Amino acid sequence: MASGKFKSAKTMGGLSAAGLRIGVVVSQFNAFITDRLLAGALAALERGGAEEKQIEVVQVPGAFELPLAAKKMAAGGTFDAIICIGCILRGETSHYDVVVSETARGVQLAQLDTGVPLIFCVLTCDTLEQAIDRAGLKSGNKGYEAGLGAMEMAQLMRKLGKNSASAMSGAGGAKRKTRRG
Ligand code: INI
Repeated sequence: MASGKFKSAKTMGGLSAAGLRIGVVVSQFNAFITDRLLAGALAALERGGAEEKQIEVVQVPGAFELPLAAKKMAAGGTFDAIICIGCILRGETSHYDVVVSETARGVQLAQLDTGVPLIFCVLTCDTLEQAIDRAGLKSGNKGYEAGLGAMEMAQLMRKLGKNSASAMSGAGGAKRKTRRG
């Protein structure tokens, strides 16, 4: 239980797209679902005040390809956050488990390597119905949540600034122009 001894103010990112550049990598596999997740993510960014020129959407074949494309975008130094969108549906073999674990591992490694927040918007479902529920039906739209998460993490990284691990290693975040150019 909180003792009340410490200040309750937390350092957190806001839900505004002001001044941000956001990348989106979207997998074509199960496009019926990923298209809806993409629409949700874009709606959240629009709600945060983003304009089209602040967003770049890149398409990859399947979820397994998300980490490499996201890492390449992040390493370019022009994005403040990147949303990775995919949908992996369980089949009859263990292929599902391999794609799920390698996609998650790759995205996590890429964000830790580059210092750019990579938002994991990859549905991992047993059935198509479960995926539909999470792409705009019963359970909301996970793409929308990812859009909010991208703005929050991008703003948080800015606030953490010099103290962040990414700043220490020289990686992370869109490089800002200085007066000296
Ligand atoms: N890719 C997905 O995004 N979702 C899936 O459900 C899926 N299944 O089931 O196989 C899938 N496989 C393709 C994979 O992501 C790669 O594109 C492919 O292995 C080529 O590298």
